[in-house]
Amino acid sequence: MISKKIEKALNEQIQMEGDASNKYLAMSLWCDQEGMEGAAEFFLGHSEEEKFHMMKLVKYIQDADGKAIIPAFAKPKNNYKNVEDVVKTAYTSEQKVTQSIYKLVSLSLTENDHQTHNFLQWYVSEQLEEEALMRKIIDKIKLIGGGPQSLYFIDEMLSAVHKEEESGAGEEVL
Ligand code: OFO
Repeated sequence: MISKKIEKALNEQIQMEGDASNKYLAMSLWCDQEGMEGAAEFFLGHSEEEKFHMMKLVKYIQDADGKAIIPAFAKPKNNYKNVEDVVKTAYTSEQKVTQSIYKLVSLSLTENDHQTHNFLQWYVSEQLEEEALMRKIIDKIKLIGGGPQSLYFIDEMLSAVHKEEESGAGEEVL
């Protein structure tokens, strides 16, 4: 059984993960509109991942005899300057999610809630992976260059990362 304080904080995290899913979906659509199909697939995959993160929280709250609430989600940003702007926005968003997870972990400790603390460790590892991935992509875009001639190669790279992720092998491409 989780405390009301923990339940509230976990429900806020549901909102954050759902918002992240919608942000990635909007990024996917923007990339598709710009003719970058590989990038669109990459962000669509991440949108689905974030939905999974959200649902994992929903299930946990219910399993822990709490009440999960599906909130209204924020309208995501739908326009970007370029693909580098998209990935940088994704990176900043992941950093905010990480900070939110850390706060939850701290709260679980002050509440002496070892079950929730244990549950949250999965998210701690996941955030490390996500931040590292976005940072590596930003570094690669810097190497490739952000000009219009580079878009094809950036798109190919994101498509390759997506395929690696789909195969379950992690982001070995980078
Ligand atoms: Fe679930 O926030 Fe990213 O991974």
